[in-house]
Amino acid sequence: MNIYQNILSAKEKDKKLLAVLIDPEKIDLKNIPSFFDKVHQSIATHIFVGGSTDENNQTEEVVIAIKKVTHLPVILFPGDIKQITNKADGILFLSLISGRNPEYLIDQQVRSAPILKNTDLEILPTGYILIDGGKETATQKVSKTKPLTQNNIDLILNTSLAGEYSGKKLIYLEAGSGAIVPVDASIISLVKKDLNIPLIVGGGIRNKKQLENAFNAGADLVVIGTAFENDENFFEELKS
Ligand code: 1GP
Repeated sequence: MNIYQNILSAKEKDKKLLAVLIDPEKIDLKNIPSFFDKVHQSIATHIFVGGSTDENNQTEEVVIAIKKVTHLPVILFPGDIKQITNKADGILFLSLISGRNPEYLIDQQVRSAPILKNTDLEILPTGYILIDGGKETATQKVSKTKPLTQNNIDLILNTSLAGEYSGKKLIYLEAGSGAIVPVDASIISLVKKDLNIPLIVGGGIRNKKQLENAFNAGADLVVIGTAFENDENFFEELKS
């Protein structure tokens, strides 16, 4: 499975991608098969697994349970190195480039290198940019960094470009899980205009209209977690 090549070719064809984010702390293992029946009837193309924390180290067993029921690519979206498991297909190798905390810019990455070296995970270097979504998010608390404000468009754009120029293969504009306001369409379109690598957008997207807005503004891949956790019927609205 070449996850990145598939994302690139989707981008070239302007085929939009949707990742369902599963937080191992929030999903009940026994609900995974029925949850995935709904996922498979929707336009979802990717599964992300992760959260800011995983107190009980549940990531691996959740990934194993997911892999049993889906052929969609399962990609780790880890809050820290404890969430790395070889059972997934790939990993967003995140660097929190909106923040200035070396722990999440490079320290965790250095510590994860010897673990990743011994896995078959496809590594997807990702510039992760936290943007103010109207409330303090878990990422902000855990990383002890401040999000970029939505009115500081130049800083968001320049941070995205700096990510691309430093060799990231993806840029992820993140309003934070459960954000009150998603990343504004005007920001997505501005970043998209100058960015060559694929653009991921997530945080606070709760309905079809907001999803379409993000796609129309230029997101190549949108990530939705909370809206599916709160109401699995949302998949019905996103039928393939
Ligand atoms: C969070 O971008 C993801 O990291 C998804 O956010 O849970 O608000 O959909 P939501």
